[in-house]
Amino acid sequence: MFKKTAGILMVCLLCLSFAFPAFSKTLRSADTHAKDYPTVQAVEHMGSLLDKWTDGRIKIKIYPGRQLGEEKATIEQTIAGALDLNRVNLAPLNSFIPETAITALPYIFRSTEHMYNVMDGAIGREILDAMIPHGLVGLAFYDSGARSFYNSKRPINSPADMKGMKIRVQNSDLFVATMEALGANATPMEFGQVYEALKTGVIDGAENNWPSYESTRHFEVAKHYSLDQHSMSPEVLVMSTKSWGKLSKEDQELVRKAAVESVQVMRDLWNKRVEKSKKIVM
Ligand code: BDP
Repeated sequence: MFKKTAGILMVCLLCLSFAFPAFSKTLRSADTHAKDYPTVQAVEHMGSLLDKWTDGRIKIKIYPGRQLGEEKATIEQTIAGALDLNRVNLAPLNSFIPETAITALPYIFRSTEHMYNVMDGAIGREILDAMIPHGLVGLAFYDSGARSFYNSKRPINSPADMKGMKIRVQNSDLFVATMEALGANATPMEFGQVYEALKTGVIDGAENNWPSYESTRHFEVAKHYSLDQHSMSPEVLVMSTKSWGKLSKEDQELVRKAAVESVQVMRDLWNKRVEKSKKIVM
């Protein structure tokens, strides 16, 4: 009897998911990085957790490598609800969510451990929650290490060496102000345009962590990497409040839980990738 009822129920569920495709959900997620980058791998892990926990009812499809555009464009798509999930750096959120700018302040963190403590604690929670009125539900922070300057002109040993240098920054007023305070000329530009701009001399340099310096091949056209580690602006995984609102309370819980569980996976992948990138660059 029980078996029969369960069987009927299964058939009904199957019919329902065919009749109403919304019944099973594929969350679309964007990332500027390639498929093998730790941020993409972490969201992939989150997707397999959700798939497992919901028996295939909720899945994640990732569009890596800027397939859906640069971060500014994908953030707009996420706010509009055209994209469900998005993994971005906090910097492009700085100008319209001021709370996110705090983490990008130069030398605000003493160490990686300090950064983890802050981002995993009450302050991190507050920053994630500050995104809600702007159309984004902050799910989790991912590691981005520390950003350092690189350029095609000369080693930077002190701010005096940066005088007049054209340095690309992310679309963030705070990063622009930081460059200006250092005496450089800030050039806000999308990530995908930096390689060409370095190669053709439109800019002299940029700043990023080891894995991004390596994965983009920027190290081939800007050979002086100066390990000043001026910013630890973390990565963040956000969900559109529109997509979030379409989930049941239980599913919201699962999405949050899967995002949180992907953080440790990301950190392990990140540490390995930093070492690998350093070797490639050297
Ligand atoms: C990388 C971040 C990526 C940013 C990029 C940038 O992972 O999200 O788009 O920096 O500098 O470290 O734009």
